[in-house]
Amino acid sequence: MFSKLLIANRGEIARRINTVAQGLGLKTVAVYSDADAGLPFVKEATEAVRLGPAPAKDSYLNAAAILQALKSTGAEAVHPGYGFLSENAEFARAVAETGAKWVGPPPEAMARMKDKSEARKLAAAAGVPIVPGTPTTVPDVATALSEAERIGYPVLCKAAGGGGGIGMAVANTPAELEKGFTACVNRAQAAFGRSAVYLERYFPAPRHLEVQILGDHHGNLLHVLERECSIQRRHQKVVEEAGAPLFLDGSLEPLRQQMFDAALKAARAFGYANAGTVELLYSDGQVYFIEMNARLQVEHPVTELTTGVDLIGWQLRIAAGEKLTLKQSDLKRTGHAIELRVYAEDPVKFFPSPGPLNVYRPPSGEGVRLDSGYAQGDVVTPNYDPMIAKLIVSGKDRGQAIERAQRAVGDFAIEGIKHNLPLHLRILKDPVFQSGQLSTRFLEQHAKP
Ligand code: MV4
Repeated sequence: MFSKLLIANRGEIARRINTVAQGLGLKTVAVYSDADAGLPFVKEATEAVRLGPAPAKDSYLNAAAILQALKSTGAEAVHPGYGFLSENAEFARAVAETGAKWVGPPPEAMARMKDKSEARKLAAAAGVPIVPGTPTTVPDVATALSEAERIGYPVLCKAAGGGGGIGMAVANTPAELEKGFTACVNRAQAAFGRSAVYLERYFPAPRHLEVQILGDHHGNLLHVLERECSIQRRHQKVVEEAGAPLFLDGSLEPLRQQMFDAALKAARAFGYANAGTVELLYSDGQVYFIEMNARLQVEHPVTELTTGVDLIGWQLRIAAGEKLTLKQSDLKRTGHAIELRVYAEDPVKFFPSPGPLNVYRPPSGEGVRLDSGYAQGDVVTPNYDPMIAKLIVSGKDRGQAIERAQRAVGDFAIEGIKHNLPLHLRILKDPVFQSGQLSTRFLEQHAKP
């Protein structure tokens, strides 16, 4: 194992990585922007290096400044967290070229996953069910129109360089596709600097499932069960669970096992190592691969709490070259966990709401874990994602987890900013949520004020 880790991220994930690394006896290096100098993740690291001014491009996206910090501190590994540079294969390569370990998949695997159309092709070739769609990217409107006839309407246009839903366009008719295709191409260019797009059959109200993958550099690969993340708003997840409510009654167990097999096949096809996630959609009784993410996910704690697997600990050991000693047959879920993302935002209009956390008293108690980036008195600035904490609640079953979550949300005191705890309470009390009948449309239809 290396002895000093640089954490190229901020907030709750930097803090969590720091705790795990220090628990393994490592020294840690925090890097921070001027906006974050006083936050807990900076204070808790063994040492800290300023990257630059507040804007992400000058700080957490400033690869040169991070590589400089790596050199000046003598850190031997870099954990990128999620977002920022975590899925940037060139940055991963640049880190590796310094001789330091990259705590993530091999840069070649990252490059294979980055183009979502190529990723579909690779997954399909490996025998993984993908959403019906185009075999490659679509060069022009005429091709889009003829392909859509073959696929069948409605269709969804997606950016090949994207992921996460940005720039997607739905078309119910050829006329809509003529307009939507151009909009999709333009948004892809603006958001990702690449205009390439592809088409998929559009599912109007799917469920969003994902499978956690762990692999080492010795050919060992396993999955750490599933999560369900159907409850989201504008491609920002709000609530995530393990196990997936979809599978809790056991009637779809064969499908669940097929999904695990497919996820492992896909990960193998990508040459995957370290922690990653295969994203899938469930619709009309089937599960389809949509993309693979080359990073630790925000919602990894629900997997940790229900399987006992220390995902960040394994990421570090795998990066150091250790073998995965977990066995697939040992990975069983115990109980249920729900993660609630606490955002500094208006709970009805959803505008960001930065400001001072004048009062910030998180709940505690049986089954309650809080991964927070802030403490009372800290200021949430408008420079980054408005997520301030993740409240993760577990119980012996989903019912107990929901009950405990309701109590924990009620006990959580936040004053000084607007936040979405009232939304969480509405979700947790919603009869449809409690029934487990989720879809990506849930928040359009339910848990209204
Ligand atoms: C879809 C879809 C329906 N049909 N693909 C959005 C995020 C990106 N990772 C994939 N997304 C979707 N892809 C087809 N063919 C609906 C979504 C989608 C969605 C997916 C997961 C979680 C939340 C979502 C919210 C809206 C749309």
